[in-house]
Amino acid sequence: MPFRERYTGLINRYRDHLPVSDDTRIISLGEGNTPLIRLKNIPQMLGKDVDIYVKYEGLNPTGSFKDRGMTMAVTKAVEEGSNAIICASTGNTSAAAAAYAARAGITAFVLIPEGKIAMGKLAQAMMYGAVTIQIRGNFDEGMELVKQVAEQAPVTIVNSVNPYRLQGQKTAAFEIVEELGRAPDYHCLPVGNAGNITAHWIGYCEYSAQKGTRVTESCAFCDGNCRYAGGPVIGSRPVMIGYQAAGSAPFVRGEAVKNPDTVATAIRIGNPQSWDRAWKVKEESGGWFDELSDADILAAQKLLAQREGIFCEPASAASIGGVMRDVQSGRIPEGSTIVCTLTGNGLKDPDTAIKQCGDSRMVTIDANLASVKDAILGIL
Ligand code: AN7
Repeated sequence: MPFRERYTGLINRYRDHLPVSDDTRIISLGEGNTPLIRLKNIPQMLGKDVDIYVKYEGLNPTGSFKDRGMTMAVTKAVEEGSNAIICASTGNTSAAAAAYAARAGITAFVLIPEGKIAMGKLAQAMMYGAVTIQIRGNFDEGMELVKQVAEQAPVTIVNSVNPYRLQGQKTAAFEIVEELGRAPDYHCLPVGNAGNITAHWIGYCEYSAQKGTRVTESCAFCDGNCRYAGGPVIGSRPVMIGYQAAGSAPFVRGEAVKNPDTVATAIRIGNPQSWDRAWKVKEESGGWFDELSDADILAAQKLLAQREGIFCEPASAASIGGVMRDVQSGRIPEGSTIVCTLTGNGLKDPDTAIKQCGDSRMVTIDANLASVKDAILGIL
């Protein structure tokens, strides 16, 4: 069997579509190239003729889609001579920033809301060696502080206000189009700061447009002459749907939310940084925003794990719960091909997983054959 070329990350894979040059030193951990898994049991349960795929971004090197943006942001920060990066985070951005900074040999400062980030993410920031600053406040307050301090200290912001982040994240759309042979009819994502939904839209627009055109109002790089456009399937773009947690759903309310709260701590964000861009995404794609209760989010997370064998973190499950509801109601019509982004790995938040499985099939028994046999025969 012939050998396959070694995969060395998304910048190398898509360098013609990204703001890098041949001389750029690339900081990569082999991110991207994640599985697109076709669901079997959930569509059957719904009794509707739809094709649902999940893009399992939880299999990136630090366990979330943030690695796609961080390889670009840190590569560019290093290229521009920066020795330190900083971000505010609900957990996944800080994990990715910490890892890519370690890889690059620079310092990462991460601001996280005290007590409101999942345990796996906290472990990552600490283990990768980031300077971890817990604030007595929420993500939105952390974000404002980061923007202010970056004006007074030599640190590069790697939140998604850094335009290179979205450039890296758009590659997920490229991978989906290549694998399906076209764009899906609907693409669904959980929305926090709305960077990822914007990045996906930029990716779909670029891959479906001719080089040198204006592809989308949402792109900070687009000056009406897109250098990165030109893909395999001209004219194929999905409807974009953003799902939020009801306790932190500024796009559903139509305004910022003061004290956002949800079990899905990754999207516990009240003042999204890509506010205007995301509204343009909705407009241009003919999509919508909607909200789910925490109970619905957790139910979808469990269903995906127990019916499909796929473990995502609570925030990611918002897209599954939302799609199930919209397919059931007919808002997403039969015959549709749908992609849901599973933004983060379930292992990020073991506490929430264990807590909601209190009714699980765990039993504790003595270590002898009779007891094991009883435990098994009691179930079969
Ligand atoms: C699992 O880590 O904002 O709408 O600071 O971790 O692009 O913000 C995380 C966001 C969805 C929302 N799913 O994406 C952070 C952070 C997961 C996430 C989102 C996040 P955006």
